[in-house]
Amino acid sequence: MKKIVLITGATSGIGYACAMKFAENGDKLILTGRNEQRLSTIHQELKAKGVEVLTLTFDVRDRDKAQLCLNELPKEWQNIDVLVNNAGLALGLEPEYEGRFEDWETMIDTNIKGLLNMTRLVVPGMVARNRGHIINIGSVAGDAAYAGGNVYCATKAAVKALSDGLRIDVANTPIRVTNLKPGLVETNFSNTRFHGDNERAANVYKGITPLTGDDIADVAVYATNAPAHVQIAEVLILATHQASGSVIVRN
Ligand code: NDP
Ligand code: 8X3
Repeated sequence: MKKIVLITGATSGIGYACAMKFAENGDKLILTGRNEQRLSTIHQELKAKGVEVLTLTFDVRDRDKAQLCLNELPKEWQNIDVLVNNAGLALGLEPEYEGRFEDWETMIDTNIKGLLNMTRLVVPGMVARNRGHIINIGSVAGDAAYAGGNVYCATKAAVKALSDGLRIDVANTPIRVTNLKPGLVETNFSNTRFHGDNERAANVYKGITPLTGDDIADVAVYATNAPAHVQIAEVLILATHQASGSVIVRN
């Protein structure tokens, strides 16, 4: 049966790759993001392939707008089966005692509170229907801090705690919760982290074959296609020459 999959931050990187992979899987897509023009381009791209797709423009930090958009969903789009909490970012790599307050607030508001907003808005419907799957995009950064990772790592540790907490809260239902924890994935992630310093961003992936968004999307689709009694609770996905958040062997 076709599932309705809602993906946040679908305009780039892992979120966009998830959109393409769930589309190939035959699912219906609700794609959300902040960049209306980019959403419209992706909408056209998928429509041309015969995919049923709906786009919603909102910032996950804006709970009221998110709620409004979800409340206005046409009836046939309301029964969301899969929520992919992907929207997120890192800003800066300074020592904790030198970090920028605004960067910290943006990361905490997006990666933690934004994910919570979406969970709070979408999961009650899943509970009422006794059906659903939440995929949170955590990170290897949530397993252990690395130099300069401080606040970003803390937000991804929070994603692990929130995934574990939600899994406990829905354990009496068929709803499944998956925390996907990628390592180095080459996307816009580092360009954003370094505030548009693209040369510095490119260096993050030098001397190693990084993961791609598709590598992560494959696992997301696998988790949702697993038999109903199988809950892929957590997956750490690393590039082959990456052993942890801080051990990366470059050639
Ligand atoms: P990208 O920068 O390519 O994509 C991030 C996406 O999140 C964009 O669509 C961006 O939209 C969106 N986004 C950011 N802030 C908001 C917001 N406030 N509201 C709505 N959308 C928002 O990076 P990735 O694809 O790599 O990142 C996706 C997720 O994967 C993040 O949660 C990240 O932490 C996580 N991750 C990434 C890894 C990596 O190495 N790349 C590894 C582990 C985890 P916009 O274009 O409008 O900013
Ligand atoms: C993104 C991966 O290792 O750059 O979460 O933090 S890392």
